[in-house]
Amino acid sequence: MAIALAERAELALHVVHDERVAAFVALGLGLEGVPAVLLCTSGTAAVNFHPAVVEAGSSNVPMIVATADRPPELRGIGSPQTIDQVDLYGRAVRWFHDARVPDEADPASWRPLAQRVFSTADGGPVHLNLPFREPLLGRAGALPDTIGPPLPVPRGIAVGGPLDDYVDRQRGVIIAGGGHGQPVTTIEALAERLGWPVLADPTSGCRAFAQSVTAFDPLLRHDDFARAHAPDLVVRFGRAPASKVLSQWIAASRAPVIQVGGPGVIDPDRNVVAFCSIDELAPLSGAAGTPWMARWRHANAQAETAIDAAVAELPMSEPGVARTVAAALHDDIELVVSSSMPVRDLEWFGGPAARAHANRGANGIDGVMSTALGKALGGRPMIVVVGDIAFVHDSNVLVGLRARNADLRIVVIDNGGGGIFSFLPQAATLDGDRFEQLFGTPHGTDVLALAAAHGIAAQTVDTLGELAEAVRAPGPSVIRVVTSRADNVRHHELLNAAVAAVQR
Ligand SMILES: Cc1ncc(C[n+]2csc(CCOP(=O)(O)OP(=O)(O)O)c2C)c(N)n1
Ligand SMILES: [Mg+2]
Repeated sequence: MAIALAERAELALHVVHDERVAAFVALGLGLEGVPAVLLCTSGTAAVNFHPAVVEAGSSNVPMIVATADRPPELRGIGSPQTIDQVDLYGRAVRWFHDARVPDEADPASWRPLAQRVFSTADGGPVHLNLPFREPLLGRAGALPDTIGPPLPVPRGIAVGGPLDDYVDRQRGVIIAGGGHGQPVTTIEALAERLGWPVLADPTSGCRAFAQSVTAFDPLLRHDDFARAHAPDLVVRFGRAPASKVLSQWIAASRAPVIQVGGPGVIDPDRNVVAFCSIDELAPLSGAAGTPWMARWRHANAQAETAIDAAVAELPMSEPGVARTVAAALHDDIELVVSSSMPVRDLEWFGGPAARAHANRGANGIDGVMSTALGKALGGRPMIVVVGDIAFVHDSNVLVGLRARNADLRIVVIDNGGGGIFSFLPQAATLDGDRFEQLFGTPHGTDVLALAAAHGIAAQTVDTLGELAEAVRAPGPSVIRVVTSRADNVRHHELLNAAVAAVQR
């Protein structure tokens, strides 16, 4: 299989040592909408694909997983490197198929199988298990004639109750998160027609509209603001943003939520009253002629100005990193952020320029740089912002990175452990040592030395100005920012207070 794939001139080939990294690279490649074929040997190699397969399954990212296997007669009898690969990824895949050992006498079955695999992989990962008999070396022969375009696979669309009860609501808000699958101009046009704000996270691509509200999290942390702006209807595109303050504000308002399009059912607070298509929103009348939108716009502008000023007062801060990196994005540069604080800081403090991919199907901190590498292999410069634990977790992405044709600029926020946990009640409740052992989990790895071991240029930047300059230079590079978890909590409080102070 490896030789056959390598000989196809129309396929780009990337060889990756660590299968877990490889699978996230395939995820990153698949984000553009065309599945990558992920090939590995039998055994635990296939198991290492699992985290990325789960993320692809949760995010509907196309992926074709092809695992080599032993033939049926060698399974279950202790043959070397042989494990049970049947249904290995459970329900994370759209389809599993245990192919027969290839048989030169039956080439007519190959194209239909490939067609079904390709068509099904359009909506998520497909697992094709490929048993081979010895000799395990072959020659790639000619393929059977093509049989036409892939078949369209019908997608389930859940349609809820009628929207008649909601057509006259005025205090509406649009929430835009990742994976909505709509042209952003459609969402912008809807917002304009209804006169409603778009509370958009960076993964939605909807931050730069005139009606976008980008500082929704710090704004909604201010009780007076939150109360005065409670919605009576919520229309959501894509996944819910990371902000818990936002989801709690919606839940507390008891406003019904209408989910437009996919990906799948997103209803963790059980307040979705209808799943519908954008066309079904046509009867909504909106807030034309009321001051609703103007109030939101004014509040957001004031908040963004206050964040700018407050960030500038601090020599270095994690929200400042998010804002600086967002400001460095121009047309060709893309951004990937890891779960934990990087995705949140970009959402809360990244401002209108923030746009990014984040693996939010399963919210893992694993494989973040590998996903970014997959995207970078498409040829565009890529910045990836990761926490230090996410960095050490996925550091095998650095293996062979220098030799790849990929402009990957890795920004590591090194706060010596899991900074997010300092915001949780555990931090105040547990004894300091116990908290560090179980939640802070400092690892002591020297980030720069780890990069150097792989021949990757690495530096620590001390100011946001230096960071801005460093992320503009082509990669591969590792750019380390040193922060402290305790300071980070203080910085967030300070920024939130600065936003509240201008909302009077
Ligand atoms: C694969 C995986 N393991 C564990 C977690 C739980 N988790 C969420 S945030 C976090 C800490 C991440 O630390 P770091 O990457 O340094 O980011 P920071 O919290 O400092 O921003 C962990 C372990 C997860 N989401 N995914
Ligand atoms: Mg950290």
